[in-house]
Amino acid sequence: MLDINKIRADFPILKRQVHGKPLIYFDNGATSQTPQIVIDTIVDYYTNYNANIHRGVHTLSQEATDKYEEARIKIQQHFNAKHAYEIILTAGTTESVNIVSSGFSSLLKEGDEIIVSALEHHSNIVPWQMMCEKTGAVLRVIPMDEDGSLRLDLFDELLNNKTKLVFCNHVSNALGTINPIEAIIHRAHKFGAYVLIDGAQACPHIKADVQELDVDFYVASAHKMCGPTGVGFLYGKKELLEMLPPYQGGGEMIDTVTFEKTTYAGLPHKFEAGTPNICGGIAFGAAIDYMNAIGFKNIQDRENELLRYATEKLLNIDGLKIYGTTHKTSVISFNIENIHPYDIGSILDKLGIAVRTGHHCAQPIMDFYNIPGTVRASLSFYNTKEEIDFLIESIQKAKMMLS
Ligand code: C6P
Repeated sequence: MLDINKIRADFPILKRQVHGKPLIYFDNGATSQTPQIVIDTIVDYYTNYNANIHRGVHTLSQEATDKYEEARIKIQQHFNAKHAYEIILTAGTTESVNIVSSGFSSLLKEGDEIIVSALEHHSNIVPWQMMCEKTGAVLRVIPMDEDGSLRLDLFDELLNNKTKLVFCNHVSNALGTINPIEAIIHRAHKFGAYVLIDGAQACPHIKADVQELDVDFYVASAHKMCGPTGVGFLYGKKELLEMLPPYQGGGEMIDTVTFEKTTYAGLPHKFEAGTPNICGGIAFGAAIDYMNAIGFKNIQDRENELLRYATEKLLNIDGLKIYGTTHKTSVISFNIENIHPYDIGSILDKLGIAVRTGHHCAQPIMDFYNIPGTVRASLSFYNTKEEIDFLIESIQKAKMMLS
């Protein structure tokens, strides 16, 4: 059992008020809140050892380099990559996907096929469309079902010997669906296709094991799992990262440079041109430690309980429809008949409740349901049943005001 009061005390922001009301933060899918230990790590970096890494012989630079490389190892161990150099530190999920898509732009040819799922975030659609425009490869889509699950039966029909890459999120940001990535990876590999899994929404809830999954690429952002914004990682199998060309040219990604020819550094530096988000990377490591100290089993149990509780109460509200009713994480996307999600979100904000409204950067899902968007309450382990009760009360209030 988690001591929720103790856990909540770790998050200073949860003490603040919004419009004179205690903050209730249900927008964890957009970004999670930051525990004091991660904030302290950031302050410690800038207070005590702020320096550029991999470049200086001086003490500060070596201390910063050691801490940054320690963070890489924490990420490696957490996601069980075989080698630390298979973890490329990036600006986040979006950049990680773009590193892979831009790399494959020079490897694919006209007529090749790639497959994405209907549940993708725009950051796992647009880069592949750009790649298709450059290469002449064809984009295919695994359709979704009314309950927010993927049609795996139709995935089988899309796969063939021309399929080179398959992309899918581990968890849908708009609906919370936990996708059957094990089956997707296994079936894609039978056709020799590589698989990239977008773990942005899974990482706060599920500890993925990249070796057990046998996934080719796995990407995520620190800010979804109690870390800072602007940092994330790309995991790739060694031989695949070696096969891809560098994403950006610049300092630290080279072996030798002359005006005639440049040779590139080995992994992971080949993909880490320029000064990285050093502090962010180190704080990402602290966030992983924090979440592991709570324990992912505890996190899942707590969030599943909150999900059950909130779902039951929400469904008692007349005219409320939840989108995504299959196996899922603690994300509840809903609408109330004849009321625009934006209007509900605005009233909830006045009452101190943060939810996200709109298409959630997943417009094809909204098109599937033929709606402009939803209200999304994404719950975290630090939320409480009392907060959910207040959400329900506030939705009722909003409904009365808007009907
Ligand atoms: N989703 C949400 O409110 P970045 O912005 O690069 O850290 O992550 C992009 C991203 C990629 N994939 C998925 C599944 C995501 O959920 C996100 C970010 C946030 O749902 C902000 S749009």
